This record gives sequence, C-alpha cells and structure tokens, in this order.
Amino acid sequence: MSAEEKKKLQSERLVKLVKYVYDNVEFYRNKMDKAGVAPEDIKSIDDITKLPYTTKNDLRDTYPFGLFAAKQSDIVRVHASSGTTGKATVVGYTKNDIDIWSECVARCLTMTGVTRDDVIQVAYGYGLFTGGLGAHYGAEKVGAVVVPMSTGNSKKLTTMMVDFGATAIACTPSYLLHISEVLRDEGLIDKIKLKTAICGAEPWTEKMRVEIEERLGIGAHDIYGLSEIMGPGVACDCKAHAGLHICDDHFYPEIINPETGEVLPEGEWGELVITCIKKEALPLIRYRTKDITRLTYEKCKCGRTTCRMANLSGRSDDMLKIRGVNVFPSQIEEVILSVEGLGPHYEIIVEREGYSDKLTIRVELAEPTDTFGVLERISKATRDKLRTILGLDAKIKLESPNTLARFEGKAKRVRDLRNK
Ligand code: DLL
Repeated sequence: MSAEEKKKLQSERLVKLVKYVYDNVEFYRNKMDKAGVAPEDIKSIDDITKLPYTTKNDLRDTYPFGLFAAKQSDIVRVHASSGTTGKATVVGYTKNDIDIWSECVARCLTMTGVTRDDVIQVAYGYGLFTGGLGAHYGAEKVGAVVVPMSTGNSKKLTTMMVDFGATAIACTPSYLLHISEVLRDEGLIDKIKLKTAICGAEPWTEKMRVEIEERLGIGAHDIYGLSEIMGPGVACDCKAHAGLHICDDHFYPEIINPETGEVLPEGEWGELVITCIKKEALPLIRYRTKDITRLTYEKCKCGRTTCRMANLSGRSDDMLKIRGVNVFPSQIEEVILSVEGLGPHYEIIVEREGYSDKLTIRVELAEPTDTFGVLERISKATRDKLRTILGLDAKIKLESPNTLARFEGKAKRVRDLRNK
C-alpha cells in the first residue's frame, strides 16, 4: 500500500471511529465536549492531534465496562490485565474485533516465516491474559498446527516439542531462555526441529534475542502488543530485524514527549500513543502506552511499507532513577550480555543506604567456576562497563548457574526496595 493510500484509509477509519465513539461512549463524548472538539472537526488523520489522550487510569475509573462502545450482546470475549496494583483493566472484543486480532497476529507470524506447514507451541498463559488465546487464534488463521501448551509444565513442553516435531514456539523471551536450559539439561537440544520463536510481552534487548537464537539455532522475533489495544499482534519484527512492523491500518501510532504531551517528529524517542481506528468494542483514542520507542516510515528491506517501531527500551514507569541517573533495566541487560563469562539471568536490586541509593546486580555465571581470578575479572569487567556506559557504580554478586528464579510469564527482574 502506498503512503497516500494508507493515509486515505487511516483518515476514513478515524473519521468514522470518532463519530462512533462520540455517539456510543459517554466518557469520550464528555471528554471531547470539554476539549471543544466535535466529531465534524476530525476530517483526516492529521486532525488526530485535536483529540484528547486516554490513559490507563481512564480505564480503571470506568471499570469494568465503562469505555465499551458496543452493546453487551455484541461482545463475545473479555480479557483483563493481571493488575498487580489497583484494579484490573478489562478489555472486550466483538466478533469482528476477534477477526481483526487474528488477522494481525497472523500477519505477524507470517512475517517471521510461520506457515500452514508449521507446528507451533503456544506457551503464553491462556486465560485472562491476552497472550495465549491471541497467539492461538492468529496461528490457527495461518493454518499451522497449534499446540495450546500454556505455561506451567516445562518438561511436558520440551518432550512434546521433540515428539510433535514443533517448528515454532510463542512465549515470553525469559520463558524461552528457561526452556533452552531444560532442553540442554534433558539432552534434547539436538533432537528438536524448532526454527522460529515469536517472543514478547516483556522488554528484551537485541543481545538477548541473539543469545536465544544462538542457544537454540533458530530465528527469534519480537512481537509487541498490549491488552488495552488488543493483545499480541500490534507489531512484530520481520526477518530483517530492523524494527517492528506496526499493523498501522488498525493501530495508528504517534510518539509524544511523556512529560509535556507534545507530539514528536519521526525518529525521536518518546512514549508510544496508539489509536485503534477499526475496533468496535473498545476503540481507544490516543491511548498512552507508557512504552518508550521511536518510529520510522522508511520502507523496510523486506519490502513492507508499514510504520516500524524500535525494539522497546522500556516503559516510562519501569525507568529507575538511581542516584539521579535514569536507567532502564534493558540497559543493564545490554551490559551483562556483553561481558564474557556471564549468563543471561540477572536481578537488579535497588536499596536506600543513608541518603544514597545502592545498586546491586545479581547475575549468573555462564559456567560454574570458583577460581578467584576469573570471578574477579568478570566482576571488574561488569562494574567498569556499567560505570562507563551508565555512569553508575554497582555491587556485582556473581551467582552459580541455575540459582536465580526462572519465569514462565513476564519476568520480574527488578526489586526496588527504596520505599519499603
Ligand atoms: O503483554 C500482550 C502480549 C502478549 C504481547 C504476548 C506480546 C506477546 P499486557 O499484559 O497488557 O499485554 O502488557 C502490555 O507489555 O505495554 C509493554 O510494556 C510490554 N510488552 C509487550 N510486548 C512487548 C515487547 C501483553 N515485545 C505491556 N517488548 C506493554 C517489550 C513488551 N515490552
């Protein structure tokens, strides 16, 4: 699709959407009236900046169904975020929304090379989390054989991976790391037929992606999404690994300065804002994702012309401020994966010591060793790199392989104990 055709489609969809939500959602009607914007003011996609932002708090304040635009009789599914703090956010889908979702996930899987000839294990959690069912429906749409593993039994997963000749897997990157260890420990690495992994739901660096590829001898792809917008399948990286292709005929992306709300030009880092221009049940307008990325509209090497977003450097609310320095956990991950002798499992602990912050990084060694000289070299290399790259002093605690927690869902790698 040419840029002009895309813009025309996005404009038509936005104009229709704004009228639809104004007529059907009291929250949006009030918000637009307050901002002095009428549906008629929105004539093309360029007018999107006239519309107010939507936030997670808006979803919480209207819990559970206050932002739904469709009649209950048209809703066929709900999902909800696990919500460790505050109320869960509840999201809903009409039959058409489920079709769009499957279509977007199918596009993502296709760009990673998955076809109807694949056997794919879906090892995201099934249930209220969107990962399992989202990936499942998309994989069925492609026509692959879907094995709905969910999470919870890594040994069964690895056994079936061999027995069923699974060629693809969809799960969080941290879970795939764990799976790679189970395969190694069970002596199964040489027996698998795995070619492709579609991993997302949590931040992971390019270095981690390559580490996973090397461990398993596969192509690993980054899939992005969030339940408020749909679930997995908002964007995915193709074989060129040059950013994630956004399904921008359904999800219109913008980048804003998270502090001022100002819209930023192409190429600048900031908070991703998404408008669902084609959904029926919960079509969020200018939803602030809190995810930090940047966009490019250049045509990809693969030939696709969609807007692409960079691999996420983190969420604005995951950013740690340590002794005044802003740090994303992903930056620490980059450093760890660049030091020879360290494995990819780590934990970041931040504590208050007097008036200062204390940063400790627990990280597993790649191979067991207790040779003092080796341990000292690895610790020093890690400390030095953190100081040079992030300007931070940290205490490095080297752990034996297989001592830190493993995760089946989203990894929890940060313990911020400062306000405890
Ligand atoms: O995590 C949906 C999903 C499932 C995406 C499976 C990909 C694969 P939520 O639980 O609502 O939905 O969490 C959404 O997770 O705002 C990001 O902060 C983070 N996230 C999702 N995908 C990625 C990714 C699902 N590829 C939140 N890289 C988002 C980094 C990601 N962070």
